[in-house]
Amino acid sequence: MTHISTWIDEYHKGSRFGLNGEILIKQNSKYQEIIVIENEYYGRALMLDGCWMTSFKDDKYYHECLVHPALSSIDEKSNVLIIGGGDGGTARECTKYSQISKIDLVEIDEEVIKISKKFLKEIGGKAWNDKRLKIHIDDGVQWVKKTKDNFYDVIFIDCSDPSEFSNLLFSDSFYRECKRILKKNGILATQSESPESFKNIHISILKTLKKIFKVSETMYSFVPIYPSGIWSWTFASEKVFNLSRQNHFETLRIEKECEIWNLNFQNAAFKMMPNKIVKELDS
Ligand code: SPD
Repeated sequence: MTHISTWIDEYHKGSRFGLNGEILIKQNSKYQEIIVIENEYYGRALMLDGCWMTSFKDDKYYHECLVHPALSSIDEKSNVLIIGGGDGGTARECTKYSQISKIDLVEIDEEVIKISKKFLKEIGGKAWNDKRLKIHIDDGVQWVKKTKDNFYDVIFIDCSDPSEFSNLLFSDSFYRECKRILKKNGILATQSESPESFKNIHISILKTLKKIFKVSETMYSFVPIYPSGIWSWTFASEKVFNLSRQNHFETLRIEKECEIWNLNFQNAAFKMMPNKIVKELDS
């Protein structure tokens, strides 16, 4: 059998971020183009509508940073919502917590789930067979709208970059609805784009969350296959959450199971806001 190697690039404002390898699948769903490529260094990687989402080699940089700052900082976390996250990586990290009794994963594009289960099974790992995981093929915005008040302990927004069909997931009205369905001590965690390659939307997310929630904190780290590499995650709540439970038994246990995240890493990451972002938020 011949394996044909191709370069697949994410184009971003005159720059490009490419992986070379064999294309395992290239398909158009109702919503987007889905590609899985097999790369020598990053392993299998998923691209949606021209944007890299995750890869075998670097998925932990993204999913551990989205999930553990939120889940390790609160006690009550039985009911969890994931909006997006069709590759299963966020669900996989959530299943490390035995206190979680239900994870609603709401993904608009069923094909992303099917392709992830078939070609990227390791990203979701055991989560795909975990009885607590309930998959709903639905629009996240509509799901949140129809959910009753004070329902979830934690909401993860694991979405793509803003586009025609994901724009609303970054809107003032959507975050307000998330606040409505979060329990009083609950926490919202969202990927908040790059302070470098997506600076305007990054600032807008931070400003909006600060306006809506009592507390909102942003951490910075790297996702090697994303444009510019530097990425951010923001955590918002009506309650002051404890982000540094150094000797908490759960933090110690989760640290052992992680490839990237640990509390020292996290503590540094929450202090990494580039000064140009600090200045813009202050102005
Ligand atoms: N630039 C890509 C941003 C995508 C963030 N979500 C990735 C989904 C991984 N579960």
